[in-house]
Amino acid sequence: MTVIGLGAMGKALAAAFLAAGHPTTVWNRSAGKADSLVADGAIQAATITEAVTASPIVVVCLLDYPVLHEILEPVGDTLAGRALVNLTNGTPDQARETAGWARGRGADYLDGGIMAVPAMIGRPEARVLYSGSRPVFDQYEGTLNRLGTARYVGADHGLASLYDLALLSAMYGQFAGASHALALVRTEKADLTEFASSLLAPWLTATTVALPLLAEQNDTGTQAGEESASPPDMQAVAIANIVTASNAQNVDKALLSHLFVPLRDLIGRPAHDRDLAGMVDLIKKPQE
Ligand code: FVH
Repeated sequence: MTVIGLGAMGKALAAAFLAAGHPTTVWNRSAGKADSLVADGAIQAATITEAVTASPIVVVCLLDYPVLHEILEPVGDTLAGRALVNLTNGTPDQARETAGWARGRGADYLDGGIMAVPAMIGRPEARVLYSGSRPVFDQYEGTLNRLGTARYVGADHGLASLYDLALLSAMYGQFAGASHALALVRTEKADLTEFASSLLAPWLTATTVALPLLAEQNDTGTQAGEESASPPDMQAVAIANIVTASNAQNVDKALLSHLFVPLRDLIGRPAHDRDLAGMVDLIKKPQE
């Protein structure tokens, strides 16, 4: 294995390969970051060419795609016949462009999205999404599973990145709502830790049960049912109350403001009868 990029995540990836007994070559711009890995048996490449040519599979985990191209463009020809697995966060378009670039250099390309923090790497609860070259995934699935549960999501190189960004957007939305909740509760000098552990976390866990149904209503275009338990009109009143209470408690509602507008707009629209599921239609812009 070769691992290029030894930030917090790249180091964890290289450590997981080493722990699984894979001979691992590493390279990083700041060479000192390889020290602990070398102590654990990694080979530190002196140059990027040496790093790429050391292995049939080259795993890259860098800050962003421009950095990846800055590093790999000068040695692009050395990628011929190798598998390039890119776990750098980026957009679907960046993944597809990089796949084309790699193909032009004779390399197979697998793009990936890591759904884990570095401390989780090497454990099954870390999930890593892959898309692109199926032969590369099949050949190296066992090895990639050492990083976390490996899941192939499709041949389109942009899919792993799309799913990664979608999951991150759900996480950021959830944290925005949770931050607003904590800010509200803190105005009354409540014990935030107790509130979060005994009420907030269980509440969020319970609400996620509705997500597959919400998705299914969008897949099938079906409605929530004649006797919807949570119609948007009712929810709009509750949200107006959150706004009023936030103002009264001197809590900025900016983090939630992007939710208020589409929910209010849902009332009386065709997607209305799908409850919150209707918001998905509302925020999807028509194709230009
Ligand atoms: N850490 C996390 O929790 C998340 C979890 C999900 C996936 N992300 C993505 O993983 C990519 C790398 O993230 P990271 O946490 O390793 O990031 P850093 O610790 O900041 O390391 C950045 C590496 O990129 C190198 N680098 C940056 N700029 C340059 C440059 N101009 N030339 C060469 N290398 C560069 C940096 O090198 P150095 O600063 O150590 O010399 C690190 O190797 C990322 O896409 C996350 O979104 C992590």
